[in-house]
Amino acid sequence: MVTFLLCLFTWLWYHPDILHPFHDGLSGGIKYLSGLPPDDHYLLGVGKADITGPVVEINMMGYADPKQLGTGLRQRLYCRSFIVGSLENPSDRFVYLVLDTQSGDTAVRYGILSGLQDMGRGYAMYGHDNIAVTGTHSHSGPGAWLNYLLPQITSKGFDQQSYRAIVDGCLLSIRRAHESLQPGTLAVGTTKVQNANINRSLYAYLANPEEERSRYNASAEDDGSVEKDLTMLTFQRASDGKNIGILTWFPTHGTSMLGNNTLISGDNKGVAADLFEKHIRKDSSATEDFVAGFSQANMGDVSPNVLGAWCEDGSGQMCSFENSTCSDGKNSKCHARGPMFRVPDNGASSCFEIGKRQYEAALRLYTRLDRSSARLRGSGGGGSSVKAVHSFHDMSNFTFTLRNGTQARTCPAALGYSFAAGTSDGPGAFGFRQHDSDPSNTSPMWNAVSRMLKDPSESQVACHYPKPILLDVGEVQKPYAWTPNIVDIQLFRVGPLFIIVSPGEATTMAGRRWKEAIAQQSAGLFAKELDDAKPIVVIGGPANSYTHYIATEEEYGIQRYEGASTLYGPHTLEAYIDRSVALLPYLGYGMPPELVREPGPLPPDNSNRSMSFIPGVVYDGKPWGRSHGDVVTDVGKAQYARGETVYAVFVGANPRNNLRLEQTYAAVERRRPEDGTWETERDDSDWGLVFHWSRKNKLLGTSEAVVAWEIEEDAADGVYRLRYFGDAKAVGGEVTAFTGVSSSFRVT
Ligand SMILES: *[C@@H]1O[C@H](CO)[C@@H](O)[C@H](O)[C@H]1NC(C)=O
Ligand SMILES: *[C@@H]1O[C@H](CO)[C@@H](O)[C@H](O)[C@H]1NC(C)=O
Ligand SMILES: *[C@@H]1O[C@H](CO)[C@@H](O)[C@H](O)[C@H]1NC(C)=O
Ligand SMILES: *[C@@H]1O[C@H](CO)[C@@H](O)[C@H](O)[C@H]1NC(C)=O
Ligand SMILES: *[C@@H]1O[C@H](CO)[C@@H](O)[C@H](O)[C@H]1NC(C)=O
Ligand SMILES: *[C@@H]1O[C@H](CO)[C@@H](O)[C@H](O)[C@H]1NC(C)=O
Ligand SMILES: CC(=O)N[C@H]1CO[C@H](CO)[C@@H](O)[C@@H]1O
Repeated sequence: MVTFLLCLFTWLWYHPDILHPFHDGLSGGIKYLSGLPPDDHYLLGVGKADITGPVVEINMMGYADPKQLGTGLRQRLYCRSFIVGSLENPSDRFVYLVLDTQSGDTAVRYGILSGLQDMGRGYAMYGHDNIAVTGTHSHSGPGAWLNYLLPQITSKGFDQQSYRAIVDGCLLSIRRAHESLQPGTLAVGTTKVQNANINRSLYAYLANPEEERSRYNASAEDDGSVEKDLTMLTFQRASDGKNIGILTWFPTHGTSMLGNNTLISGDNKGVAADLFEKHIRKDSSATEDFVAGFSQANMGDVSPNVLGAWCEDGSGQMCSFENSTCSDGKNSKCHARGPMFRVPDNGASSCFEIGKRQYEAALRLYTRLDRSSARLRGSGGGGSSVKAVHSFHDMSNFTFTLRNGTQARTCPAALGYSFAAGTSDGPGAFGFRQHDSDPSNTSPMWNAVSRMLKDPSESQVACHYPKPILLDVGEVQKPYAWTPNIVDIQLFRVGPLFIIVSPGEATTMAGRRWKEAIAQQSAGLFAKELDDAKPIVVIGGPANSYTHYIATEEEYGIQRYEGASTLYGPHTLEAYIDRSVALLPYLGYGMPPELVREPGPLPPDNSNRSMSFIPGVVYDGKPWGRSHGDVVTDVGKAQYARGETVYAVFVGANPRNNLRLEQTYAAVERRRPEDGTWETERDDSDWGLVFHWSRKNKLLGTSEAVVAWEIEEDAADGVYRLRYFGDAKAVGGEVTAFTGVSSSFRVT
């Protein structure tokens, strides 16, 4: 009790701003200074900030194709923050971050944690335990920010600019959420999202026991091979009852944008979040800075390309069921189709459609959800109902007891042969193989490091059986670790809601087994606290680090891509379950947050020692007699219809000179009929406004920028113009901002 009061006092000392609801009871009637807050009130905050890194010349993260370099921007990337805290013990809180990135990452997480320490005493309660850095798994963001060597190979190393954009944006996002903290309520609901995901490895899924599959096999449309459920947590502030945000979980890969797309975007989850926020922010029941987080779930074997995998070899055949191969016996021509696959835009139309399907389902649930009956309640009095726990765990040689009593062991990380084959969402683009001495290999990193890989030891081969090892990444530490052997185990809890924060991509069935284990164990452990409520368990990730896949042992036996990418051997999933169940008792209401616990071995932070072969910007030239921002090709017509695309070309400069975070490279401006002034109607956050950049002459340093607006069906009539914001680098290194403007045109 003394500790509790001390904590409360210290916390209030640092947070005088939060005191007023206790004192005056705002219009919402919050006056609980005399008594304890009700058991359904929490301390809530949301925030959002821009994390768009270099949009050109940097390898994109996800498909591991060294040739896929950014050439522009379709939609900015964000870090969205959700803070849930206890009012009784304000240091009991967690921060769930949703990043429009391929995954969470160890270096990024370290950067965020150290940045928070620098932000002052008010941020001292944020640490390893209570921060989850989750990625939406977009495959359309810039790469070169990851901690471990393997993903750096295709990106030619590590890029500080790409890394800092993510870390600094997340810090700003957390600051915004932290500064918005105030009492409020949470409600939880579930709905089904139809036609936004299918199982891309059904052959492996069918290896799971029939009696287990049949529990989820409802109908031909919902055969249980993927989870159709979207779970939503709504955030509502108590002072005026306004909604401040939602956080959802739904599994579908961020691979709607295909491997030949080179425009930066948040893929389908980025679309869903943007549509939701722009719609709800106009509503008076929500705040103007309402934040919608569309977090990823157990999507290891789940594709957004819902029309299935087809051979692009003129045969008109689907890829083989077992191996996803085509008539040539290879995977390279096998491509999954999104709903709008006929539109030749590298997946953009399908991406928008899959994003829209998630957005629409979420919006229906949001509108229908009965906020009072679906409220999350903790216990009043005996401790606090918001809990977080995290520990690092070394998977390289972990012996434990399986739930059926047999001893099992995990092994140092290794990738199997099918890893190199890729999936139907992005077949075999990998530019590297063990023992690959092909000099035409496109990655200079691979040439520098491939000698350091070794042949797996006998015990390593046995431990991973039946996986044939292609890359024995977990047994080499030179020049630094290739993949994580140390993983993050993390759980959050608020009342009956338990959040598993997974560092890998759990498959559909793996995620179910994990969630079920947490539900069963917590029902037993916390029976009194739950008071007959059933535990609600969600899984979010890939988070905190990137540990590739987590397949069930049966799926592992099939060794498709997901099994081949399950890093620590056949018992990987069971080891994750074992370690998270071991942490569960720390989520009891009575557990003091400052409890001393073995945090586990710290993983390395490679952010300052990583190699880089990525050249910087040398300088920006301009054609003779022209200035940066001059129009090269003006808009083609005086009038456009909705559905058409209008564009203009400008004398450009390298966008890496200035990331324009929280700003824009491209804009659509509309003339106000009242006074003729120009107002920004679209910016980089809008899907329909696209910014392309291309180098014209390497020696002269000249480049062009294209601003293109795909005029939406709901665009208003009016007079518009396109604008380009750039920054040019002089030979001496000085960077100067400039802008370009097109002629005006009418939309009717
Ligand atoms: C679902 O059940 C049907 C009918 O028993 C069966 O044919 C099908 O293979 C099952 N699907 C899955 C994914 O388990
Ligand atoms: C799939 O691949 C395995 C291993 O290479 C092979 O044995 C099997 O015949 C293949 N199946 C089909 C249908 O191609
Ligand atoms: C992009 O990739 C898809 C899938 O393979 C293919 O159908 C499409 O033709 C490609 N687009 C271009 C422009 O090459
Ligand atoms: C794994 O650990 C066990 C005991 O903890 C030890 O006997 C064994 O040699 C270790 N194996 C490896 C490959 O390090
Ligand atoms: C327990 O499960 C493991 C992995 O599935 C299996 O190899 C082992 O035979 C099982 N043991 C018993 C006693 O059923
Ligand atoms: C990396 O270098 C920067 C700049 O010198 C420094 O601020 C930071 O603390 C270093 N990080 C690590 C993990 O050493
Ligand atoms: C219910 C569902 O989405 N089933 C799909 C599972 O995956 C196979 C092939 O990937 C599809 O044919 C099914 O329709």
